Amino acid sequence: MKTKITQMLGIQHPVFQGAMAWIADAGLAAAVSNAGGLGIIAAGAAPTEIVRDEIRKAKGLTDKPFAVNIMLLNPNADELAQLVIDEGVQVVTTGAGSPAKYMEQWKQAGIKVIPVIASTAYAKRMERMGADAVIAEGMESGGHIGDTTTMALLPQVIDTVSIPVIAAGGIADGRGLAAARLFGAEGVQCGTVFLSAKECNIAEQYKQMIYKAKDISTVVTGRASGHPVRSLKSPLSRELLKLEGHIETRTLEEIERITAGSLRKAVQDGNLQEGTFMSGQIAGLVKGDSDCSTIIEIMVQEAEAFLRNAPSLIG
Ligand code: TUI
Repeated sequence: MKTKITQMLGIQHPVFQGAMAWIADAGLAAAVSNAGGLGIIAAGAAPTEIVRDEIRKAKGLTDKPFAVNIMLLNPNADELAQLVIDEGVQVVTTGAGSPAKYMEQWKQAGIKVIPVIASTAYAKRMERMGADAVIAEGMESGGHIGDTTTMALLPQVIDTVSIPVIAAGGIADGRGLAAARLFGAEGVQCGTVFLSAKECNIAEQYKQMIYKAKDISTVVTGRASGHPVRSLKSPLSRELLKLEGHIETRTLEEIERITAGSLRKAVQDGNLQEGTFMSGQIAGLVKGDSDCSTIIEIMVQEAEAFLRNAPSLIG
């Protein structure tokens, strides 16, 4: 499937792998890039040296383009912004804030910059600032989210900007990719479905929770502290919702204490009691473990079949 984004980035399929902090390492990103999609290394809150090692590892594992995501809440963001230039990374995606202060240096270095946005106003700002494309992320997504659903956000962003728009949030199969293309998106970004990939190195307990998840298995916590995060229902997310119900200064401190490190506890330890198992609402569709190349091939083949069949939907 050729689109403006496959042409711009020199990739085979218009499928990005979401930048999941603590999860999306060189192994996962290279597997997705080797499968023809765009693999993305999530810098998350990792120290600069670790991210440098992951970038170098990915270069050894694939000769295809891959991206690095810089999460702008990261106190290391300034260093990471320079690191991607020094390492000759070709594509950078950003999340959880504004990449304004880095844009000029990245553009000068010839980097394609693709910010994640959750509103039309922000999409427009990014386009004016020189972004090459935007990822419109609906609140169906896992992790840190905005307020608008993919269904509502996507057409409005597409009508607002002229640069390519990638759809994210609630997409895990060929139907999602086909629908996004019909909306006018040039590609999709998927996180949750890649949690099930063989190349995704997370605790087995996390994978099992994704396989068992249903449509109503996720909740949003953190609205009280201004950083809403979608994750699977778990002892920790239930506790957080209870605390958020009657917020005081002491409660905010308690929330900070019990959430600090909770994503690592999920990803590395599979700690069912204290972990935050970030996941999108589409987890109910994700079954069994495949490799990245099977996930992408099936998604693209299904989407192409749906799109070829689209005239029959008119009746
Ligand atoms: O960034 C994400 N998803 C994430 S980041 C993350 S790590 C984290 N963990 C705990 C608390 C907070 C973060 C887990 N998942 N997605 C991209 C995204 N970006 N979603 C929403 C936004 C966003 C939000 C505000 C983009 C820009 C923005 O800035 C507005 C402004 O004007 O600066």
